Amino acid sequence: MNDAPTLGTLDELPRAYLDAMAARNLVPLWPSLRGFMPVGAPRPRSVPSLWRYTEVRPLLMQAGDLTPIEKAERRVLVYCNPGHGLDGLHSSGTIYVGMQLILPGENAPPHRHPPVAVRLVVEGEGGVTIVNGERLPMQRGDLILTPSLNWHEHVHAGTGPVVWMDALDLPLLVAMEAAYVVEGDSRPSRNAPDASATRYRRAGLVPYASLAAPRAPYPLLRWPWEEVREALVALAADTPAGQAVQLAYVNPETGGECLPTLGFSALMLRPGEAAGLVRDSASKVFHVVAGLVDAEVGGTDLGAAEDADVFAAPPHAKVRLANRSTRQPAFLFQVDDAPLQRKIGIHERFAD
Ligand code: GTQ
Repeated sequence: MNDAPTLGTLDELPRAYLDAMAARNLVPLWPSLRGFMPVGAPRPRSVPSLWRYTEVRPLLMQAGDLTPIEKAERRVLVYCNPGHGLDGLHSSGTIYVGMQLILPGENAPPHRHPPVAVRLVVEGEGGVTIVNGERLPMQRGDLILTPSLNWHEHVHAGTGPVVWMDALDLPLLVAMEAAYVVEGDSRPSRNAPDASATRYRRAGLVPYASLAAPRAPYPLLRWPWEEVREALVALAADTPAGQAVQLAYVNPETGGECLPTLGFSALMLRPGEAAGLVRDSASKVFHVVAGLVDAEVGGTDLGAAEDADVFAAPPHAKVRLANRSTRQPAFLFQVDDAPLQRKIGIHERFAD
């Protein structure tokens, strides 16, 4: 694998030849081929990295003082992977993650865009995301989808700050030169708050009429954390010790991934449990919902991550997690780009 021949370099070529090519918008491939296609494994720009909520929160609250919602539209601090620098809004090569703040009485106005977005609620009561007129209450740990090109806005009629983590496939859509936004008026609010979660209340049950109807692409938009937690605790009884308990958020009509590009799952580590996740080709971002978890990513010890801390894992990196508590379970939320990788036929799982 690693005995692939060394290829020719630019400085081996005559200046006049290179100039003649450059004048015609041409370059030779071979000097850069190995850089773009490294032998054996990708060499991600992304590096394992951790963002601590205790450090982020004061800066996010400061944004609440410094920048009114009208001047921000979305008041978000973006988690930039140091391997990508601060300009490209990359948490991994494909995944954007940020923490969004909305204050009482504020409205993050309606818009729609090709990137998908999901919200994982961190703190506060009274936040509501409205997707195509459907009001979705935001409670701690809830997952809320805003699929591509769907109208969405955020409102907050409660008291105190509301914070959630946004995850988008924005870097991917930027690479595709497909990212843009359309501003709009509020969609008429349908008198069916949280209707999707009502219709798909229990696994294995769907509204009868949906069997005869064309498949809706995004039938379920909100997964209450309480139910996810309960399902994890139940699955723990049927998961061997030393293996993370993990549930995927799926489309309840198809059983497939709930969004086309990014995948979402919830993890539980039992008290004192350490587990290595199956190494694969996907990039990932983890969010600690509750607990104290030692995280090792691609051989880098990131230290202990606690509630609302976020860490990124580059593609092909081994992830090892250990619950520091011997009394309480730990819970994490995972975002990855495996759905996209599977669709284009490049997803790989490794046996080590
Ligand atoms: O809430 O619609 O973090 O449009 C970035 C772009 C959140 C949103 C982000 C967005 C949103």
